[in-house]
Amino acid sequence: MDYRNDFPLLKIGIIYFDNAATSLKPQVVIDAVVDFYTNHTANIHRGIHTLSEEATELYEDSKEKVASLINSKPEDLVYVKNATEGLNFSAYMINLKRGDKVVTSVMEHHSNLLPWYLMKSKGVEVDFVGIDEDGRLKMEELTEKARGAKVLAFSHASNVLGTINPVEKITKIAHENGALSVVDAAQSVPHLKVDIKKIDADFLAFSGHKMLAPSGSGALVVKEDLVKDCTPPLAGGGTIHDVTLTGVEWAKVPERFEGGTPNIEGSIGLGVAAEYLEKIGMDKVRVHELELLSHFFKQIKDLPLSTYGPEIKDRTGLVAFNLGKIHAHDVADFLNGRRIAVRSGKHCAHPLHQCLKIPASSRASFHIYNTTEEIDHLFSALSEALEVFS
Ligand code: ALA
Repeated sequence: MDYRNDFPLLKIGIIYFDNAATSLKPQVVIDAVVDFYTNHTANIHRGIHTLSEEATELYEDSKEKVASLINSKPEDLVYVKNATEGLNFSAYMINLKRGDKVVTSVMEHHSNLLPWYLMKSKGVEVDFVGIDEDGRLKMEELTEKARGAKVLAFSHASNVLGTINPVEKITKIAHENGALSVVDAAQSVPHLKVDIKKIDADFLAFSGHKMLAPSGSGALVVKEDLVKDCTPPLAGGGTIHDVTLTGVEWAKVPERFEGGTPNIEGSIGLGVAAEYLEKIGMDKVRVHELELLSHFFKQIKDLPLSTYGPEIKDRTGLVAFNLGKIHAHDVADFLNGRRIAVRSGKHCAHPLHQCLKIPASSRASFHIYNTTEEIDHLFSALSEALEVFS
């Protein structure tokens, strides 16, 4: 699988293993953004002049492409700036009341914890499902806690453990209990074949910037019948059908939830990125990442490397690790000196790190342009770090 020439930043000679934070962008995505600015700049849904019509068409066309990647309908896609915004919107739209219970897990990224914490001020209870020693959700506990819940909010894939959660099953459990299912798909849509129809989640959010698209693009997939009576979390231009001095008639979904001028160029780039990934095939992306994971775990050998999360087949292409007793930031800094980019810290998953009883971890996260040779370089650099720090 050689897509390296499509990614201009690789030409500076770095090993980029920070894809779970944000991915690199292929030239086609960069070109699409430049083309919008150069040839089509205008606002969308607001003008009848030619440029505005072109911009609107490009924006709407991007929804077709994104919908096709995830087997959704373009009209179910609310464009948001990232998964965080999508998850916050979901928490708002669900209109939770005093006494309602939200069940989530200890492995969540803060973006799928804090929107629910905010609801505590309304008297909403937030409960957590734990993980087993392999970093998998405790499904019996989840089933138990789902009783009487109003929302089950889980990540599809953990940004630290890599664990792929059974979101189809979780949604089924939610629905059997009369609850809604909210899925944080920020770490799955860029790496796995995600089929919205199969998962059947009520709300599912993901970011563009982790899936080869521009920052500030992303989508919240909603079920129209659930949200057609919701007021917009962000009201403004574009969200209304009509306004008088005494009232408002909201626009239909999804426009109702896309207040203000959206990230037009980012969204166009998101469509191009979705098309690029679909052309490659998400199954191939997955196979490539499994190969990289398998190579990574074979290289550990005698290195005192602690890793977290389940066996390869149940994880996405990332590995959080600690090298001996060296602090994760020192490891990342040392690797940076060898032109290898990894993330270190708690990865916006503080409760998970508390649960794992570690202060921090370094994380190598892969995408289609990474190679087994790059992993070999990582391991040589880790051996060197071990010598330098001991
Ligand atoms: N959520 C992103 C990460 O895990 C930023 O690094």
